[in-house]
Amino acid sequence: MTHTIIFDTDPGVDDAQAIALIMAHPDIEVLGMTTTFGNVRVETATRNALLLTELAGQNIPVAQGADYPLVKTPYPVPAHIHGADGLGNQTLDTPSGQAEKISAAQFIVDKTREQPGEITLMAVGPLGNLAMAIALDPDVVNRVKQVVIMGGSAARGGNVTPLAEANIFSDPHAAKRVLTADWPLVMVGLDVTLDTVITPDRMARIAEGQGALGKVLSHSYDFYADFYRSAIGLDGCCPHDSCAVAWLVHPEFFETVTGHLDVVTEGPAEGQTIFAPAERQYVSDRWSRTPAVQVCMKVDGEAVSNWIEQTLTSSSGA
Ligand SMILES: [Ca+2]
Repeated sequence: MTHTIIFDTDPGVDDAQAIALIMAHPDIEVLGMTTTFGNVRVETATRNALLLTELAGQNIPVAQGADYPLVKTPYPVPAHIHGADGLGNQTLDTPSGQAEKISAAQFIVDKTREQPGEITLMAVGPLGNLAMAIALDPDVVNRVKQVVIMGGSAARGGNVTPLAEANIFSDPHAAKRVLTADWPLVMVGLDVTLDTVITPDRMARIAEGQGALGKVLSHSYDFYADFYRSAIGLDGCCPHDSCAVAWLVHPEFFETVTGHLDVVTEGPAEGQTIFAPAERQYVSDRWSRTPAVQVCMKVDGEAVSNWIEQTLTSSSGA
């Protein structure tokens, strides 16, 4: 089965690996990438998206999107995690391609009009572009096949605050609109991404298998790995965004639970995702008024890591 996707991204070290995966996998057709601020400013995200496609010898449209959160004042970009350039501070060529003339949100609206019911939106950054697509054309929720989000945390706490995951914290108002919209959504969050690790020896084999793109992935991985080592003592990196791609192709690697999501937009819990499993009864229906979604709660992390390596080391994908 071919999965036709639009990939919404803020590359970003783990985004770069996920982009390599979607370009390499024979069952994924990438209609385009849409960019957002997040790990970097949006202009840098766009430059990186264009450059990564060119390094892979592919020509994928890139449409630039959100440069600020909908409401909140943004925090500085996390240059200590992803590098000031989003790819671990390396010398990068200027891409020859240019971004599309239309915005990310317009790109999503237009493509889903051309191919209603066929496109999966995969979003692995802050969710402003998806929120703006809904604002531009509320009927977009009826035209997507599904929405796969890397972000949030149901029961694992946060990574940028005690309660919030980075993508949701970056734009909680956008996240609330997207995670509570009436479309078929799957959340791939910290509950599973923190149980998946790409070790340095695996990364070395991936770099070998990816030519010019492999060199950029490998350099950025080394920078990211230094952060993981000093921050949490892990010898390896969690491939957050690649886990969302793994879910698309191999949902059997994951255990999902159906339920209802909401997002805290203000106060000390800002950016927290609240998940109410459908089978639980609470004191009122307050927590189950949003549309039902799927949330990944468990993963076979070794199977995901194997699949990532296999896809990025076999010449025809896996
Ligand atoms: Ca990302």
